[in-house]
Amino acid sequence: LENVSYAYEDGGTDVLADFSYDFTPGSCTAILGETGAGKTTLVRMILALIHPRKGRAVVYNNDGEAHELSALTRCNFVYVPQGNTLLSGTIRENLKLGRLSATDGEMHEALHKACADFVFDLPDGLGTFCSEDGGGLSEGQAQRIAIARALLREGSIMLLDEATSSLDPETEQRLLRNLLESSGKTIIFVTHRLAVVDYCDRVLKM
Ligand code: DGT
Ligand code: MG
Repeated sequence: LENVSYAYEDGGTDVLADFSYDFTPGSCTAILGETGAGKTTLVRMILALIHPRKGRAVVYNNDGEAHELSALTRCNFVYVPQGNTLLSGTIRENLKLGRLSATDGEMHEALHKACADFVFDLPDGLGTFCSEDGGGLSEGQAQRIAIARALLREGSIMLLDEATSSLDPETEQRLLRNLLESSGKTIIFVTHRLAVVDYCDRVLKM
């Protein structure tokens, strides 16, 4: 992001003002900041759901070619949004939204990485039904299934927006370690929790 500024249509003041940052390939960055600081706005800009009013937002490849962020660059990103995002259906159906062709074995692997092994102990396992708001599951359980779903997706840059807010600190740290060990992905991790910072290469305070 190069000197980007952004204000919401009806919002008045700039949420991002002359903001620059390079999320370098393979790095894990923790984004911290109080509520309303603009963390989710930044995530939306990276996904090209909103566009800078000033400045430039690009993704670049190993040859240094830069492409303006747009709907076309979005396929490089794997996004776990803030809040509950499971749909009504079985856990298997929810995971298949990550990758339609995923096998049960691949789903097991993703669930394990996402610290969601509890699924294997449910009487119906992957066939367990969840309602649209994740009903029947705890918030922390729903969050881990959402992360497993993201892990099944292709895309080398992971964006997690408070995706682990309902987990206890030990599980959150274990999950983050799993993500870092296995992926080789670039990780952008929005969090309120300072303890997580120890596992990230870089900290961006907004
Ligand atoms: P959080 O999730 O509560 O920790 O807060 P952040 O850091 O994710 O904040 P963010 O980016 O959602 O909001 C930054 C500012 O922008 C805040 O003053 C609220 C405002 N804002 C966010 N979304 C919208 C929107 O869709 N329309 C308008 N007008 N303002 C918005
Ligand atoms: Mg937010």
